[in-house]
Amino acid sequence: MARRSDRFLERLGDASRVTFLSHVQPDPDSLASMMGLAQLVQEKWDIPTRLTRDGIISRAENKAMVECLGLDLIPIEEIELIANEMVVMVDSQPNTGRHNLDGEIPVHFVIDHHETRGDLEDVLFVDIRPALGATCTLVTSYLREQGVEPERKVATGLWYGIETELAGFPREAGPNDDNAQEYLFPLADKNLLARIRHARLPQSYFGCLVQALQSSFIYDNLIISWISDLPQPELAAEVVEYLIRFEEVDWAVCVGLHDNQLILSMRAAKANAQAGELLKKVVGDMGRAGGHDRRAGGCVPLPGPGVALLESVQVELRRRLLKVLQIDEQRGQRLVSRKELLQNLQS
Ligand SMILES: [Mn+2]
Repeated sequence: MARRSDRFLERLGDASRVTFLSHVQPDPDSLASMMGLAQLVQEKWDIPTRLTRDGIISRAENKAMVECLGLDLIPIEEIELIANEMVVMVDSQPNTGRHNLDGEIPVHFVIDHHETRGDLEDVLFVDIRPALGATCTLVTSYLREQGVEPERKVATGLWYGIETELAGFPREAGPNDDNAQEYLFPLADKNLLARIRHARLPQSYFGCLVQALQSSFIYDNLIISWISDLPQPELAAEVVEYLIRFEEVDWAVCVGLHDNQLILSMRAAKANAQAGELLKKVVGDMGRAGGHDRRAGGCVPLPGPGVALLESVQVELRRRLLKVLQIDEQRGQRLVSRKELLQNLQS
């Protein structure tokens, strides 16, 4: 019986060129998945490949990854397909609201691990495995099945992609993810890994953290942080990963305003939380959301400018969050008291 990696390669064999797409604000899992598959296609078929970037990459570690691994990413707005070119989407699915050009670029292949189902009707080849913690794990299995050893930078990217995707606790990793990491680690460049993990941070990062702590409110086992000016969209995820470690809560949500839309990020401290589905319910027709068991993200575009409108959307989001998590309506308690905040201000 043909393995999935055989069928993947077989269907790509006639392509004049292969272009890889991922979701907006690509993360290490999606960046390295593109890298791994590009090496596979180049080595097996000698077909030219292109990696793309949807939106911006602003998280310091992710920028460092692009730089250290020498990625050449073409902005998706500049993509023009030639005859017989094939498009492979990784770490996402078409029409899930995670793409700036949803529907405008034909997608022929989908390789993903998200539960959030997309529109797969016209896709030639689909390999979606929600049981895997990272798309990089799937890509690593393709390389191994095909006897292609990942190049040093590719192995570094794939290892880091799995690591960042599964770093929380309880881990969402399975034996396949551990296995892939074990295989990749000896092949990875540890100096580059260290440079990526300890990327230097802009001043705006620290201002954002202060704001996040100042505006964090506890409602029973939920903490919500509101950031009125999120300098980079990915910061919502960083804030929420910090807050979920607070021992008194099971849920953390960060909502930040960036570019006239609210960026939402959610984490659960316990397994079987179905965070992706819950956040989808919360956001409903106001925007888009999805994700995994313990991690979810979404966005709510504001219908217009103005503080009053923003506040009304915030109130509605909070109301829905409390309802979905079955928490009684209540006044939130500050994570750090106002008195403490003021006392510690140095003039
Ligand atoms: Mn992923």
